[in-house]
Amino acid sequence: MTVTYIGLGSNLGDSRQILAEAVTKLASLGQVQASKLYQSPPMGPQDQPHYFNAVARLETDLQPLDLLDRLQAFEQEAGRVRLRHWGERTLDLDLLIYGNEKIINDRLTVPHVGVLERDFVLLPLLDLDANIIIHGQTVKDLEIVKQSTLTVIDNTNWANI
Ligand code: A4P
Ligand code: MG
Repeated sequence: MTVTYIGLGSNLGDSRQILAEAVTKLASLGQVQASKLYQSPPMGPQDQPHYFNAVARLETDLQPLDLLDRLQAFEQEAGRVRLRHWGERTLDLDLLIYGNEKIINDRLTVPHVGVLERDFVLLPLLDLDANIIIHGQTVKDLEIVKQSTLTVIDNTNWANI
């Protein structure tokens, strides 16, 4: 059993509902806990809607590439639309952390690229593990975390798990 963290993002369609359904699907892969639900201004092109973001903690027996296959299937089931790099999408599921493993291959980079530069990933991660360390960095001490102005949309039970 490995502790993994999955980043969830959506800024097209009924994002709140789409993320809640994604958490329900993740629960079919193992034990799941969800962070608070956040709204964040877009990173990348600014002419796109704000994002809904959250992180799920998933304990699973799946190997990394098998887990990625399942995440990509869930994205497709949500009718994933992806119009441009860093652009709007119905559902994005990123494998942020897989145990203590560092993975670099054609399909996967774990920890996820840019994780330490994204407050919409770091704050929800801290909801699930206040002392989390990534790439040797204590996340709660990072300047980007202390200065974040991310908006909490919902504290509890938004994911109905
Ligand atoms: N891939 C490699 N490593 C991973 C991993 N750890 N997890 C590969 C998931 N996938 C990984 O993915 C492209 C390929 O990355 C996959 O085939 C997989 O093999 P993708 O989801 O199609 O594209 P992407 O890289 O996720 O999208 P993109 O456009 O490069 O951007 P990001 O980095 O995902 O960012 N602003 C806010 N506020 N909130 C957001 O959530 N998200 C994005 C998208 C932009 N701006 C945002 C947000
Ligand atoms: Mg992605």
